[in-house]
Amino acid sequence: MNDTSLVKGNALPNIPWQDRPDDCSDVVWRSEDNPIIPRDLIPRSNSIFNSAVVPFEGAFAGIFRCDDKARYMRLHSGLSADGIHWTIDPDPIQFVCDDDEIGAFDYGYDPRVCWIEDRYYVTWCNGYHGPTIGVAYTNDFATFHQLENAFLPYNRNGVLFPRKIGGRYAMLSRPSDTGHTAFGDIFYSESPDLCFWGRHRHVMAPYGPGWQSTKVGAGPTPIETTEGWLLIYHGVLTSCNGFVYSMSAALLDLDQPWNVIARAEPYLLSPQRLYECAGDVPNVVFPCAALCDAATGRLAIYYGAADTVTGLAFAHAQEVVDWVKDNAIG
Ligand code: BMA
Repeated sequence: MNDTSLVKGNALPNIPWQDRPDDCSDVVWRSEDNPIIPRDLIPRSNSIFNSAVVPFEGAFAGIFRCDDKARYMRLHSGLSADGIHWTIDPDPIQFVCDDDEIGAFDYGYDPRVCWIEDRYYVTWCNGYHGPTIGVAYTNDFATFHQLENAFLPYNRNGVLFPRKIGGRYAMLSRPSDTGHTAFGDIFYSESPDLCFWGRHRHVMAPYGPGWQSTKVGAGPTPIETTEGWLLIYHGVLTSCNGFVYSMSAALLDLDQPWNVIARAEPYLLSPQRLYECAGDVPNVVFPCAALCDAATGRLAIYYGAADTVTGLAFAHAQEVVDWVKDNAIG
């Protein structure tokens, strides 16, 4: 398969990859090595999940959600030669911040990482009188410079676009509440400087009675394609046993990403394997990153499983785009 004309971006021939098993007809399939990151990879971790991975210096770097044995939510950096076997710093990231008010770390979780122009930006759910969107940058995954929080509390799932749109930085987010938020739509916001955010636009609401009926939130950094921004996102169903987190995809307009071109009605991946169904929070698949080889369209999607471990899944970008259009709502 060759998707050269579909995905805009760099060739990344070394991303982790396994061909679709012969007995599988799904558009997204799991790594045979799942979960690739166990809950106890570092001595202090209770769980390692909902984490973000990017290409870095010919290999890979990541920011990991490591809840510790006091069950405090922390962010750790890590490096990997192959994207599968990780060395995670046993100590949490200590952000460098000019403003003590913003830099006083309370908690951080569900990081995303996005290369824009000349550096890696990290966004995460940052505790500041409630959850909001923290923003930092790094060049080396050793020193992290924290900027202003993007929004007022309460907000989660802040996901940057990998380039300016209409001359401004762009972010998706999901306004929320102090707790586990039984609602949630995805919004789009713009910024001239990654400090002041505005021109907020509604992107999408929960839909239907099924897997995305309670809330939706952006997942990995959107992938630029000739068909629009490919957005992988999570959706939540409220079952009689609590929330169920699944993932699917949508296509957003390249110039006005708040306009949804197509959005899939079914899920692409839902919690079905034991490590997705059993853990600290059962029945959760939660994508936070996708590596994409633009030359072939191969995707490696990193997702948290049951708020406990980290899984890896694969897809071809062209198949996902075609599937979203063929299975679109409406
Ligand atoms: C959300 C976030 C995620 C978590 C999910 C399922 O509200 O807290 O970190 O994976 O709930 O518990």
